[in-house]
Formats: sequence, structure tokens, C-alpha cells
Amino acid sequence: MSKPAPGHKDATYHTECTGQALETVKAHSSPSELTLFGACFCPFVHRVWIALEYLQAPYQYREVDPYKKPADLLELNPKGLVPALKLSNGKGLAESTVILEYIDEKYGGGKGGKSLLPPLSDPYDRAVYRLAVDKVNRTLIPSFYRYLQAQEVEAQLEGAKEFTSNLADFVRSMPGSKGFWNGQGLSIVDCTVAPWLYRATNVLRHFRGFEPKELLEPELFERWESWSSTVFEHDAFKATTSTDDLYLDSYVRYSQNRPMTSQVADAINKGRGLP
Ligand SMILES: N[C@@H](CCC(=O)N[C@@H](CS)C(=O)NCC(=O)O)C(=O)O
Repeated sequence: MSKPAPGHKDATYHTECTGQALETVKAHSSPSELTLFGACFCPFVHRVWIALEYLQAPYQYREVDPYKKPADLLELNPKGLVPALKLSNGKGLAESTVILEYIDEKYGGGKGGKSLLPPLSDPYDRAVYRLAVDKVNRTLIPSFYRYLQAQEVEAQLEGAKEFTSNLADFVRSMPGSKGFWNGQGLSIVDCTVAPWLYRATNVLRHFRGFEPKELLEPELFERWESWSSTVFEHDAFKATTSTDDLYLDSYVRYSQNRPMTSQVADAINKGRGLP
């Protein structure tokens, strides 16, 4: 039988990266100071992976299937979720936003002075970045899943409205007038949100017909285009991104809101926050 078309209802989630992400996996296949336990389709992993590449941290990439929960993943993160980061002393770290801050504190400000957060000498500015991260985690990202998991037409229209309104809020609140969120360089806020906004351009477009040009006011659309072309064309983003077919196939289950899809899908269906 021939392979189903990308995003076909019978397609299943992938278990290996494709495209440039696969090249990066190959280049990071030897034991290193850090081991990133990841899954090729996972946006939470994508966040951390972008940061590891950007800060040129020493890491090995280890692909795991988080739905099968191998024993070494459970040892690092008893919830069995990816990303999980194994440190050189064998200890594990979980939660993508915590890992992002850890990587930045440990490897940021190093080579080329790159950092995902303002310097420690600016605690207020750092708090502003964290507030932006917290806001997208509580609003924009859950609304991505509600939109994608909605089955009835009315619920999908409501999903489009909610997601667009959160996207508009995010774009409007960018401190920079063009390019990255802060108008200067890649930050923790870009890393936090980019994996879902990228999936909005392929997954939401494919399954829900999401078209930012039709939904955002012209001024906001211009800022969105400037942000998305800057971030999606950034080397660290491209190096950690697979080809579109991988995302379309891996999100079929969400688009059909199949039972047992994932802890994220369950939490959304139960009206809870992200796991
Ligand atoms: N709050 C976690 C969420 C991680 C998460 O939900 N990862 C998904 C893959 S995208 C997972 O491991 N799912 C396994 C499951 O649902 O059992 C984080 O930010 O790291």
C-alpha cells in the first residue's frame, strides 16, 4: 500500500525527525554534557532544542516515544513527558520553561555573549520576559489546542476567534517594532511561542484553514510577518525543524480529537491548563 498523503486521516505520528532537524540529530548523536530526551513532533521539545542550538550548548539528542514512556525517560521525569534533560551528574530536569531558564543560566552569556533573557543586573526586565512567557503558556498555547481539537463547525469558528484574538494580543504586545519579539535578538519569549506559531502556519492552516492574513488587522499582520519571517528563518529554528509532512501527520490525532491522544489533549478536553 502507498504511504498516505501528509495529514491524511490514517497518518500516524512520526518517531524520527526529517529535513534539517534530522541533520542536527545526526550531528548530535554522541554522548555529551547534556542529553535532550525529545520527540520529533513535540513543540515543548522544540522550544528547548532551539535554545540549545542558539547558545551552542553541548548536548546529545535522544529520540524517545513519550507515549510509550521508556524506563530511562521515567527516571528523569516521573510524568513521562518530553522534553527531559539529563545533566552530566545523571540528574534530570523537566518542564520546558524551567529547562529554558536553566540552559540560559548555564550557557547563556557565553560564546558571542548570546542570552535568552536580559542580564541578571536587570531583574525587572527579566521579570517582564517571564511574564510574557507565562501569558502565552496560559492563553495562546491552550487556545491553539482548543482550536485544533474542536470538532463541530461552531466550536471551530469559536476556536479560530479565540486563537486569533490571543495571537493579536501577543503581536500587539511585542516591545520591538520589527523582527524578534524584543526587536533585537532571539529571546526566551520567541523560543517559547515559535513552535506553536510555526505549527499554526502548517498544522492549523491544513486542518482548520487558518490564514493570519484574513484574520489579523493589516498593521498586526505586518508585525506578524516581520516576526515570523525573522524567527522561522533563524538558523537555530531551521536546524531544529522537520519538514511539514511530519507535523501534518503527527497532528491528525489532535485534529480528530481522538481519545487517548495525549496528556495535553486530555487537559484541554477537561478544561484544565497544560500538563
Ligand atoms: N509542561 C510540559 C509539557 C510537555 C508535554 O506535554 N510533552 C508531550 C509531547 S509534545 C508529552 O510528553 N506527552 C506524553 C503524554 O501525553 O503522555 C513541558 O512544558 O515540558
